[in-house]
Amino acid sequence: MTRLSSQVAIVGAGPAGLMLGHALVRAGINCIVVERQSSAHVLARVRAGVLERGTIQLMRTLGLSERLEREGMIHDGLTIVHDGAVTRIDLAARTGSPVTVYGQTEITRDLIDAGPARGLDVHWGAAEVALHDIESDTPFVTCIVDGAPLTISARFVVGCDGFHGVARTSIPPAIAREYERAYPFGWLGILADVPPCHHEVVYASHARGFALSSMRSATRSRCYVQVPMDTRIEDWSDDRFWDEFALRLGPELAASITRGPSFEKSIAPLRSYVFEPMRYGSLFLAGDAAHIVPPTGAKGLNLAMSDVTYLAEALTAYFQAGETTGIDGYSARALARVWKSERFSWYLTKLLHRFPDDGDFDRRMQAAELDYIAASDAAQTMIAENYIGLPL
Ligand code: RFL
Ligand code: PHB
Repeated sequence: MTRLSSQVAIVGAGPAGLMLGHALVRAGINCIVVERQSSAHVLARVRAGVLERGTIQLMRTLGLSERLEREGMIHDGLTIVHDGAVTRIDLAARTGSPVTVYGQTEITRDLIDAGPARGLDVHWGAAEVALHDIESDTPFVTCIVDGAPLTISARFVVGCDGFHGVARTSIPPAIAREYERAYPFGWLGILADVPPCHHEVVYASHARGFALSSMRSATRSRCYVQVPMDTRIEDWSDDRFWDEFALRLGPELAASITRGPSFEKSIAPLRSYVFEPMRYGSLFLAGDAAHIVPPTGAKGLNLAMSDVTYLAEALTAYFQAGETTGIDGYSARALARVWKSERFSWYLTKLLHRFPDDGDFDRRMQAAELDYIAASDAAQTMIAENYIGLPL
């Protein structure tokens, strides 16, 4: 049995756990990360693409933004298409800030690559991770790494272990509150080495359902279509995908679609979920471990990064100055921002998707709202300021 001790033990090496680890190490706080999967597995997950300025700023502060600044694509606007009618929302003109398109895979790679030289200690492939004594000042984490038991004692444990992790379930049900909405559809997403049909992200609302055109580079498209929950991926050939995608984007944008074979195809469910509180005793939660948003607003990763910003600040004040107001206020501070991102993600999801139980009236309400947005400065500014990320 190996016994280690550190100031902070972090469970999960997704973007939240890795970023928090880097922020703490940089502040001179030692921490140990345990991750269930291998680093290759974590790097193979294809997820988010749109980064808010706060996320870029965090990477910059940590001195990890070099590749991001070189390869990230600056998008000054986004486009909404409603039954073929195109509206561009100028993010930069309305808010002074663009967003950056840079894959979550790339961020994760940058964080993993920078780890060893900066002394960020990650134990990959950790099985049977369990949290103990989290209500005390002497919590510890146990797991099995390479077949051998490992125990890590720490002053604090941070659950960055995503929606299916163990940290959240270690908090007694009696003090927990959960808020949830599951949506009756998912997103079928593909990656293909073809140029995107448009130079910015396009959100399409169509009678047949939602579609999204995004990218990972000038020559790599990331595209999604809304599909029913019971969809079988085998039923979606690349041809079927491109046909449906083109139809939903409407003739103007469809004219510039380049079709090509997909090399990744997967279905993601859509869910809104918030767990309160985000702290219990010596355990903090950050990122998807505490909340899930449907991907429509491109908020999930960015929300994980704002949690990490708040928590790194709070833990640094605690370890450097014995200051407890930051750690005591973390849950309320993080949740205030979480709920606003939940609202925006839910709003865009309701606005742009086809809900199976919706009647004609609901469809007309969506159409009226989309028409209103197309003609209203106020509505476009509301979307823009939420999309680029509310202030921290
Ligand atoms: P993650 O990424 O799920 O990482 C959690 C890590 O914890 C590990 N783990 C454990 N480790 C140890 N012990 C255990 N018992 C463990 N259980 C789990 C897992 O293996 C994993 O490595 O959570 P984190 O770090 O909070 O990051 C959150 C983001 O990944 C997520 O919010 C985003 O991907 C959401 N998202 C988007 N967010 C954006 O900000 N912009 C976007 O454009 C965007 N697009 C998306 C998205 C998510 C999508 N899917 C597939 C859900 C598009 C899609 C399709
Ligand atoms: C992506 O590029 O994968 C992406 C973009 C915008 C979203 C969700 C995902 O809202």
